[in-house]
Amino acid sequence: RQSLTIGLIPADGIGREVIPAAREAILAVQSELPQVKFIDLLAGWETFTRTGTALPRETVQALKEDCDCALFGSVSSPSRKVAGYSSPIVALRKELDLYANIRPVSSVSADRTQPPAVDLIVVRENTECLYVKDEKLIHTENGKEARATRLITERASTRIGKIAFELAKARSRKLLTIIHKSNVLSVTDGLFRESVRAVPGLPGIDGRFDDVTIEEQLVDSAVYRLFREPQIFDVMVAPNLYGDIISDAAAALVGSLGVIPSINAGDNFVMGEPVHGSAPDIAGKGIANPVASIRSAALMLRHLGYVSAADKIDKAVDDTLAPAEILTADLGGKHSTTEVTDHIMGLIKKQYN
Ligand code: NAD
Ligand code: K
Ligand code: MN
Repeated sequence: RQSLTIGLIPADGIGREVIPAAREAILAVQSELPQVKFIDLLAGWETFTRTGTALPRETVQALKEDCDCALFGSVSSPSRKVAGYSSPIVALRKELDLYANIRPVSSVSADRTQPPAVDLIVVRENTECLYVKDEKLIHTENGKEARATRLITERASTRIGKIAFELAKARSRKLLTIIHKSNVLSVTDGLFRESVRAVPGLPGIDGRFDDVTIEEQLVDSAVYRLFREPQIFDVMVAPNLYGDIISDAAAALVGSLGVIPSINAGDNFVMGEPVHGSAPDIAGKGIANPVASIRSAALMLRHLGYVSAADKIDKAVDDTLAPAEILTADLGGKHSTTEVTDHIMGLIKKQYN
């Protein structure tokens, strides 16, 4: 690769305050990257209110034709139905076939000789389940009735299973937990579970995953155990909705949604994205935690093979979180987005001296 072209889609709310921090982190490690170029792209609720579309065609086209990867901030989706509006992040995941949402959740021990208390990865299927958004409202004699389609395919479950297996294999504990509810949803969750379980036996994969332990947990008890004994989990693989909920829940264990990164990955494209939303309660105040976005940039670079650059970003973040001196309000601190970002950038630059 001669150059690395990165689409930037801050979208709404605090996305606009934290994506610039992710951009700075990439610039701080650019000596280890091919020529970096950024392309600013529009999407989101504000774009919708101005232009009538939440995901302009030019954005999708630029991502497909000009970009090697992208960073997405967060979108403000109204919780009521608005004619013509549809969430651009859900659409982008489908449009670019970013079928795996990989969400590492780990704590940083104040005593750095101790292993982190929480160290897990949620691997969320990113294209189907209830997020196919096939919903219908009908009027019956007894009032309104709403129905939704929940799609689970063998193809999507197998490919997310493979990603999860590969991640588990690369970790020291090599434990994969399949999250499902097939005691009740035996057909849909049953297919998910069976498809993931079949991965080690797939043609061409035989033997490669021999040392990975596979366990399973019903989703409700998985959340309970996650809160009581998070150390029992290593890599968790889940259908779309369970994965969404579990990763937000896991965020509570490490202090804040503001520190949890993710990537949306497909076979040909990767998009970094903080797990949090647009946080309207704090948007515009300059106090959003930039760590989730900065870590998302590192996760994206790592996925693209720029491991040493990603390590430097992650180390600077850990060396900021562990002493707990320069923190935003969500982590009990009183520093601004800019102050925390500047501090992390300083710690990245130090590693090149
Ligand atoms: P949220 O993640 O925006 O916020 C939840 C809570 O966490 C809020 O109190 C918020 O202040 C706090 N928080 C989140 N990120 C933070 C950060 N970086 N620093 C400090 N505090 C942070 O979830 P919500 O309030 O349920 O949703 C708000 C909007 O975001 C909704 O319109 C929702 O649809 C949207 N949303 C978008 C995405 C996405 O873009 N992928 C994901 C989730 C929610
Ligand atoms: K987000
Ligand atoms: Mn979510």
